[in-house]
Amino acid sequence: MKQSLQHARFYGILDLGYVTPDKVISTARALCAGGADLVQLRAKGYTPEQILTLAQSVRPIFADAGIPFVINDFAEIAVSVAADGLHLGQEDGSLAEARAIVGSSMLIGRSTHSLEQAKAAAQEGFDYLGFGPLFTTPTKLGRPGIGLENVKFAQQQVGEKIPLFCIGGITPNNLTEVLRAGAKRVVIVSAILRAPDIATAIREVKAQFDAQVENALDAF
Ligand code: TZP
Ligand code: MG
Repeated sequence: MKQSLQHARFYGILDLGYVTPDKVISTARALCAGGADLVQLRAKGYTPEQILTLAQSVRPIFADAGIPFVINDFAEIAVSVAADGLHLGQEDGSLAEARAIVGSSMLIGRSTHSLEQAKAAAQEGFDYLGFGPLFTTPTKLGRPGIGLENVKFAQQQVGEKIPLFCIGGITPNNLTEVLRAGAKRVVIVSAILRAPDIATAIREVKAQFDAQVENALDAF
């Protein structure tokens, strides 16, 4: 599972801020059809019971598609649905506490908002990192964008073994800029979930990766 993250380019989020509960299953299918490399269930403001029900409803969809499924915030729910991963913010406790609940094989990711936080999370031993918000975003109101200047450096500092996913305010329109800054992987929430056709929007994002990231690697 950790291996598969190395090749991940697009991390999708099934975010209940944009998807109503009745659309969760069709959205999960669209995320798979578009080729999301992993998907997180994020349901701020929902109760643990509601999140468990939502997670159970989509779990088989991601399992059938062979796409790693990650639960945001709730280690016990991740265990209950045999998720592939758990995602924790800065305020969600230590890796050791989460590891004690989910066991040794589950991926555990950490949101980071600065170079220092990224280095600290890598040091602690998280399996992957979120890095952002790069730009201000309606999905996480009240947070300043950290900009693009540290994107390349952050991945270099944490080392290639710890995949770093840039996040926050990324859209198909600014993706070129984000990739030029050195991003190798991204999370895009609102611009994908609000797209008229989610699967097509993901395919377009992945095509930009194929064109720009692979070419950039060829240049070395
Ligand atoms: N963490 C940092 S920014 C962000 C999260 C969950 C939201 C990203 O959403 P969007 O809509 O792609 O800006
Ligand atoms: Mg959290």
